[in-house]
Amino acid sequence: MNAQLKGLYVITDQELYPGRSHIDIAAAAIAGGCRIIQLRDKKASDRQFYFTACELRDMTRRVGALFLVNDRVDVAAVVGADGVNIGQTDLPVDAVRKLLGDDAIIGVSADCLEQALEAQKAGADYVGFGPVFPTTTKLDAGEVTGLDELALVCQAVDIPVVAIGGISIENIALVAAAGATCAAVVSAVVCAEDMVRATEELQRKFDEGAIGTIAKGR
Ligand code: TZP
Ligand code: MG
Repeated sequence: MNAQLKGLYVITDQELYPGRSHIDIAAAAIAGGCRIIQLRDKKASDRQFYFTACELRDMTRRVGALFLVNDRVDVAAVVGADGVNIGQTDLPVDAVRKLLGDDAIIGVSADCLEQALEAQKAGADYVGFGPVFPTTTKLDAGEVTGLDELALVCQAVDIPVVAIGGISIENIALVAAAGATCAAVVSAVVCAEDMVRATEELQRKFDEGAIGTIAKGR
């Protein structure tokens, strides 16, 4: 397990807030102390996505942050990203592993326990689990899992669990307390009035929530 894969995980989405680019969002998240950044863009052309990924790779490398790419394994490979997040219908983990190598972090999105166990068996480095809470950021995100199901998945798998979906300053501590290794957020940072402060507060609340799980030996 990558020791850096812990805490707040910020996903860039420049569709949500006009005028805030992937670069603006990542820069603010990094300034707020986040050390896991994922580039996610469902609309950009390959070329646009590639140039943005190049910039984010440089930015994250300068501060020693992890840089993950959503969906596009080819771009992750060519820019030297730390890893990817892939979905249930993307290339299987072993194929992605062949392309990116043993050191790459391969995260697989899952929305139920069965998919989470399958991802682990397939060799994923983490499972992205959710939507834990209602979200309007991803319209096809599926049914809300809730905190109990998240806790169940955290108990059932040995790989890190990255909780996602509707995570906010109000509930991020609960996500950490349920055993999630990371909390991935989009709107809680991207749509915040002050993205740097929001990042700082989310990270602090996550750490507070995680204290209980450390005491329980997770
Ligand atoms: N996958 C499952 S829910 C989701 C993704 C990408 C969106 C999360 O966005 P937000 O704004 O943090 O709810
Ligand atoms: Mg995907």
